[in-house]
Amino acid sequence: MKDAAPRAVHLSQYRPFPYLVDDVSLTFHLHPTETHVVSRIAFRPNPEAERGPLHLDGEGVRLVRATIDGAPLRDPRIDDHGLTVEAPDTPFVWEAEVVIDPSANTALEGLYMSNGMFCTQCEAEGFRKITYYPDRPDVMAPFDVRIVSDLPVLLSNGDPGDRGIGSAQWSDPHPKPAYLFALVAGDLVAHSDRFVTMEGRDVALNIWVRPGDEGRCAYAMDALKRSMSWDERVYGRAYDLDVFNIVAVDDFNMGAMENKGLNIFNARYVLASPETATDADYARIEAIIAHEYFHNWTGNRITCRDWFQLCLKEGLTVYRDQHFSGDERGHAVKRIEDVQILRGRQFREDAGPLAHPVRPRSYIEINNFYTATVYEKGAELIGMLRSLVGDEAYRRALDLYFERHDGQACTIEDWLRIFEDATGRDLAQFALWYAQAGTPRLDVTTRIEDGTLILDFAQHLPETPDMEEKKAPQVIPVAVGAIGRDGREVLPTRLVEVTCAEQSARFEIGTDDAVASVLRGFSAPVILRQDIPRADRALLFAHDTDPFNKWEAGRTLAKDALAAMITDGGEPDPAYLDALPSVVGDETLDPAFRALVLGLPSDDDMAQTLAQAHHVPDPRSIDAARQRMQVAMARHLEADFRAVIESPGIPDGYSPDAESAGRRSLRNAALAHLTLIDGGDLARAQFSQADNMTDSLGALVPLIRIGAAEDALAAFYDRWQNDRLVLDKWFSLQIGAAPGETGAAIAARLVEHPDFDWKNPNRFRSVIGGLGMNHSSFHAADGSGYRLVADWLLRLDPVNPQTAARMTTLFETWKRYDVDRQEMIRDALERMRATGELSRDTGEMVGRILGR
Ligand code: B3K
Ligand code: ZN
Repeated sequence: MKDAAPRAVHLSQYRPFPYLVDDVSLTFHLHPTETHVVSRIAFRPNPEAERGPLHLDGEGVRLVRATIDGAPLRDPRIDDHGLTVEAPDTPFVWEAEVVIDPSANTALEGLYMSNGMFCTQCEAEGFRKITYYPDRPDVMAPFDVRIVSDLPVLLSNGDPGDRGIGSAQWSDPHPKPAYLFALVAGDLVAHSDRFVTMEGRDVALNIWVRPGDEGRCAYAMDALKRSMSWDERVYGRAYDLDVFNIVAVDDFNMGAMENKGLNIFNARYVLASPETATDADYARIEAIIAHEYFHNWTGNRITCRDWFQLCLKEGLTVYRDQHFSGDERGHAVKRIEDVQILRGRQFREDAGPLAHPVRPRSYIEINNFYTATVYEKGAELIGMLRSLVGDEAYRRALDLYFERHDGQACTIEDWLRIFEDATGRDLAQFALWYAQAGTPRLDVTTRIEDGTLILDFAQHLPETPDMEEKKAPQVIPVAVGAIGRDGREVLPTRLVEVTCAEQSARFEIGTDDAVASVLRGFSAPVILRQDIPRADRALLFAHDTDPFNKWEAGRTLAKDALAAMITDGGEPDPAYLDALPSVVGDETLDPAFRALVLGLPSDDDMAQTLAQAHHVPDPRSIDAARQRMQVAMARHLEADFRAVIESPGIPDGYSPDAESAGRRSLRNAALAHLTLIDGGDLARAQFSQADNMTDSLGALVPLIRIGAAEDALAAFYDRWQNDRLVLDKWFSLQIGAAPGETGAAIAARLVEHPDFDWKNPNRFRSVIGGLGMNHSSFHAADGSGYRLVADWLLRLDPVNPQTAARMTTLFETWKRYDVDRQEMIRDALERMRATGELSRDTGEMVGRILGR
């Protein structure tokens, strides 16, 4: 595992591979401990590259034989990373046989086993653990695969060929990089359906699961078909094979993987039934099914030249899945949820030692760069580009992208050039968004003179560890409107392009009696700093016609009120409490929106907000202030909450549609508040009557928060102890929702539980990640939270470096806190580093968090 001197890879060092691959044939003789992989690869010199030796990546594979054009290799050099040999400067055929041990592969990268089933995960660099190959995304080839095994279901990419007894043949005509290779073999059953594309192709759809789970696939299948028709309708892109397979696996390092024609999913993002999955689970399943499906065009047919270009496929595909979910469920609520995720993860990342540009310039382990910045900020860049060029030009540019680059491995320069060519616009300044890390601060002051609204903007980019000497101004699209004091909109949304460090904009609004609504729809991923009177915010909260800014006004009032309570220990701001009923009780508003209004910022969000304002956040005071605020809200809105609970307007029988889900979330938000003042009676009643997981957890979580969930947790365990996915919830919630600092002790107890199968990434994340989600417990003043997390990361790292490295991000905010906490976190990280045994993945993360 340990790598003596892991070397950084730099964007500037990119060189094309000296050979092209015309064809790949692979034969797998599957065996849990000794799988033989026979490969035949047709190479020819790449006319666009410098001549060089043939270097094939290979890690942990035992070479049995290898030939070039049938002759043994001459002086091959083999090390831990691969094989290098001189090769002809004419077309040639490489043939090799290697042996690998899937049962020993606990890192879950390459070919591994999960509950008796063989499966693969090759992105980013897992294919090299399967056989020797140029494992880089710019080498694309058609693959033929033969699988030899007695297992009943044998799958790979593309369309199926001959199926004999004990073997199966698959052929994928679309050239692809090795990271999109996939193979699955096991005792699986399919939930099947069909989809006829707009081009008339009749596609067989299958979701493969373990026997017993086939009754939980209907929603994922429905989401898949809706995704397929959405991509036809909105982007004009149809599916391009006769079969589309999805497989659910229990052991998976992330959410899902877009392998061509054979998507592999973490089971938790496929399987759903009303009894076992929450509304939020349904929404995530829909989004991830869509995301992986959309990769078929944005990622697979057009892929990345090198891993620095990761946002080319990820940012665009996240943007597409967000747009899809918005179309399916309503854009207002979706946008608010997406911005909460952006701020909670990406702004957090951007504010700490792990900040990096959307297109990083160097990495040690690429798996560490599948980040919120690449994904979520990457998606924001697409959204900004679209608002700058307009919807029609966006669609034209995308058509040009697919026309020009289909079948290629591309760069961000290629991407921006299609927009330049389609619109004639110069995007040199826009390109800075890809190169400069950090969340821009946008200061704005507004005034109205003689019926003219004047906005003065100033932008500022903070220093980040990758680049201190910041930084040229970026182009920031700022959507602006205005609301009159009578509550009517006096300026419908207009777009200001802020391109200079300081800049003004003016709009005739015909009145002096209005309030500006700035950064509508969160039109750019910036921190807006605007000092406006509370009464103006309350006006926007009550009347803004832009749903995002309406919510944002309430949010800012809540944050200001909480910040005052945290720093001065005072009482909740009555102005905030008084502003709530008219919005929360407004039946013309979407219930899901009203529920979002009721959700206070998380403790971590408050800590981030305080740190931005140069305060040292105290986790205990934050937790206490939020509690007091929630109790005050419960008292203030008790009648409204009771009314919501008594007539929530939810039809009988569970349906996961957005409308019903919104009503349930409003009712459960009301219940969560009332539980704080009624001792839990209503919640206990709902828990015992609930016929779906949303309502069951809607009652259980507030009971956990008031420390009155013992019986409910026991009943929940009895009922669900044999259901892995539901048991994950049982673990994560009792730690994540534990009051005060108690979560660390609960986690310490639960790691001893016989069901804590720590090698399963979902279970590990439920427990250790559950503690990380509980701000006051993770940051418990005695350091117990930090120690427990560090102990378990040290234990997991040699087994599964990718998941361990990912979870080190729990520590990325350490510089926000007081010196005692900083010291305890530094000790925890130094202790990890001092073992000298950290994987390349975790070693890089710990080094970056500590600042090397
Ligand atoms: N492309 C994969 C993520 C791979 C992560 C590798 N560590 C899933 C996705 O973004 O769709
Ligand atoms: Zn993706």
